[in-house]
Amino acid sequence: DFSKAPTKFSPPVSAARPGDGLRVRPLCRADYNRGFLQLLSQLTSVGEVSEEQFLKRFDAMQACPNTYYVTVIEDTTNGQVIGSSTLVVEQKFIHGCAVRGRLEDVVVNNTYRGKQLGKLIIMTVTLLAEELNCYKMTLDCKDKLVPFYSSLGYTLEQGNSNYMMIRF
Ligand code: 16G
Repeated sequence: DFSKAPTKFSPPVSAARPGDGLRVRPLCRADYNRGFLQLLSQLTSVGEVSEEQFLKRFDAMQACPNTYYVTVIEDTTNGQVIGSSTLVVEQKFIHGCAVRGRLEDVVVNNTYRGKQLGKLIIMTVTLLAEELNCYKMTLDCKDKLVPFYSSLGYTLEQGNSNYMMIRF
């Protein structure tokens, strides 16, 4: 249900009807052989990850109930994973032991541009976060993507949420 989404899809697409030959579904173990890591390498450095390492990490995520929701778009015509985004649900003591959503690792294969798939996958996990009662959903992104995320209802919290880090 995209009725609450601040954006319109034209032509209409939804997680249930992402477009001809496309399917939105949770990540599965077989996706190692469907180009999942090659897709992620369009976002950042992935490194050498063997199938064994991938499966071990997949199982570790599955072992944390209600925490990792990796949603992918599959092109069913060639069996490749062509979009992905992860919702991480963080448990809190604050806000009456609430949960907070984090939007991570959003990527759509650059040869599939213009099909609203970035919008689709973000709205899908954003609505999922809302349905899981997250009190907020946050993300970090490059400056050039701020207008895009703004168009999907995300706002910059001026002066109150600077993004800081230490890289190791
Ligand atoms: C972006 C991603 C983040 C990802 C990071 C990788 C979104 C909304 N943000 O910030 O999830 O983990 O890039 O970059 O997808 P890094 O390799 O520099 O950490």
